[in-house]
Amino acid sequence: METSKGILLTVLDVNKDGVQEVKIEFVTRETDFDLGSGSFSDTIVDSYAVLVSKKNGSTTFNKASAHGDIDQNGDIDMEDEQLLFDLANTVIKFKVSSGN
Ligand SMILES: [Ca+2]
Ligand SMILES: [Ca+2]
Repeated sequence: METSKGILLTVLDVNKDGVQEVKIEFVTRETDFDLGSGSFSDTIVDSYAVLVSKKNGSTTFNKASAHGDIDQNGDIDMEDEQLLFDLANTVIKFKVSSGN
């Protein structure tokens, strides 16, 4: 059993207004690979999510539903929020099929 932390990014239109938002989920997962049986399990055991959106007609992301000390420098400030915006502004450029 191995525990790891990661970030899951989902582009979606939460409020169906035609403008996409980005959900950023900070997850803790446990993976287990059994060489004998070949079985593999991957379970998210803990997570919290932040929704990043564009407000006031902005072309870039400028609003986060919540944020903590993302860079873990001991304070919660605009730089932490900016990291979330930068992540959202990057992932929105990826062209991934949503499958619907
Ligand atoms: Ca929207
Ligand atoms: Ca900080």
